[in-house]
Amino acid sequence: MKLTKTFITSLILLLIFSVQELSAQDLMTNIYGRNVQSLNGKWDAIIDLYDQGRKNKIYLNKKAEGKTDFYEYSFDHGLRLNVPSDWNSQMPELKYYEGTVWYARKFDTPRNAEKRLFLYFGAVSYRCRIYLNGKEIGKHEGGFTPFQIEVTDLVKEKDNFLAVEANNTRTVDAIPAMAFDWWNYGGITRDVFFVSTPGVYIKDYFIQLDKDKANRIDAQVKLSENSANANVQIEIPELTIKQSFTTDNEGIAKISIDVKKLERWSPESPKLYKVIVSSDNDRIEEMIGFRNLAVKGTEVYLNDKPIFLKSISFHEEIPQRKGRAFSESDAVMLLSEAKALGCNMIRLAHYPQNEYIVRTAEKMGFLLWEEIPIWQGIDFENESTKLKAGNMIKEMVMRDKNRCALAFWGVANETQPSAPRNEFLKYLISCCKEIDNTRLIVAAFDLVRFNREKQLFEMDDPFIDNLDVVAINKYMGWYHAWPLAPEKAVWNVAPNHPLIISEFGGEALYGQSGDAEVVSSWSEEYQEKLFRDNLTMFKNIPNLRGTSPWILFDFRSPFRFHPTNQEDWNRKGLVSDQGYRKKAWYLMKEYYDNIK
Ligand code: GCB
Repeated sequence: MKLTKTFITSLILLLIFSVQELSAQDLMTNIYGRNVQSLNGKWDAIIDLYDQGRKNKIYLNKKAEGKTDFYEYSFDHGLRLNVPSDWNSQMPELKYYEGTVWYARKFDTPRNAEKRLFLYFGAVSYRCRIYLNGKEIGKHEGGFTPFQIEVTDLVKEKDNFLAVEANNTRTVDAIPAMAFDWWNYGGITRDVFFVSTPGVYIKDYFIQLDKDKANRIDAQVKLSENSANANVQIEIPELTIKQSFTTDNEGIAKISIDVKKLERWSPESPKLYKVIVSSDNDRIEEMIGFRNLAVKGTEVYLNDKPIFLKSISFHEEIPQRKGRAFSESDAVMLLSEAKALGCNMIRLAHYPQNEYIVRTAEKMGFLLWEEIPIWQGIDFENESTKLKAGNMIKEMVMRDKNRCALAFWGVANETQPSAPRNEFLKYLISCCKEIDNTRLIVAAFDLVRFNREKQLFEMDDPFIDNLDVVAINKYMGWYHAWPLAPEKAVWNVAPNHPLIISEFGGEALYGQSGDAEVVSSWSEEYQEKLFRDNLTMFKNIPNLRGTSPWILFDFRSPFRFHPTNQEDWNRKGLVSDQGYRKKAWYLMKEYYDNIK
């Protein structure tokens, strides 16, 4: 009895004092279409290597008063960091920094009693706690997805003090975990907004073409409160659509609308329509495209026609700046190079990239594959890691489900078969489907082996039956020597599924010429030959429906120590860190240009 009482008391205390863990269910759809005030710009910062800041409550931002007072910190007149941006590229001392950095800024905002107010962060890497006017108001884990907190009752008209405790320490239970082949950038890496909405606002909507019909739009709208019988309206002026419908007991309204003469979105013609969603108190608009996507047998169909996916990957990084990409012009730079290569798809490696990239890609005509960083080394046996991954993937799907460009949700990259892995990945698939059961589910594997007896490339991982499309990373000519001539290299991998080669390639230092037969020449000639050999082999993959070379640009990675050829850069880029195209780029372009 006594034990139970203690237990209940501690539970109550825990509930009262524990800080809200911010999650996917708090997110509102289409933040860029809301009434926002940007909090981007210079923020004050304090580097807190030994994690003393929280203990000393530096988020209170106290100033010494009287004769005996003093504080061993101040946010005034110290370090200033750009937001958004990683911290690593802003000061030489922070290049390799892994730990805590405090960010703080003040802001004013006109109070309006009828409005609700939220803070929105596009991403903070990797974990953070948020403090407003001296109070801890929420925490978040996951460096590549957005989160938001309601602050209606906490905001003042003048002099709000917002502090963020950001930490990018690698841990075994994190996603990604202890080692990964990209830079561990820390900081407030994406937009920060102060958002205001009406009291009852349009929280979420999902508007897309019926999975199997070219002339029916399915729409679902959810209000912030569970109010039944509330009116909502969808308007698509160009299609002369204006339809009203009402919410059910959960505040959700659903409708299917038949349309005539809809121009479907495609990479060749990325048509988007202005869609206006309104309720009694709220109105929001967004450009939305419509398309049909399906897998039948071993084909991927876009708008009822089989498509070959001419894909490429890049990290969310501007190589010339040696830092994270965060703006619309960064997105244009990255995507223009993919356009020039002749691509119709981007595999956003290896994590959800910022919304400018996703939205600009859709406008420019790229299909997208988006994934969370389930990248090798994940602790599949850890229940809390699994729940974290589930939340992360939901945040990704919540954010981007209205982008018709989004074709694939990726659940993993290079995992080894095991019961806990299977359970973990199945859970992630169920998290995607809970929000959106229309996209194709994919995962990338590195398990293809050459079977000497059968003289065939094969893979054994029954998990592939949970997927719509199977993707293979295979570095022939780089991590694996050719066991036979490329033209004789025949594949029998996932023969009943469409297959994408989601990674292949090798390293070359731009401007270095050398022996096309010798891997360690790190030469453009070797890389070009490697591409030629792989493209030859691809003719022998009967179910091949797409390729995605690794990778568009050289990228920074602490994995890569070679003193002259790498210097902390993965040199598999088709384009160098200085923006120069390597020889293999031209070969790949020719390959893509010849696929109609
Ligand atoms: C892989 C990984 C990718 C690496 C790449 C490499 O298989 O998926 O993240 O960067 O190989 O360069 O080794």
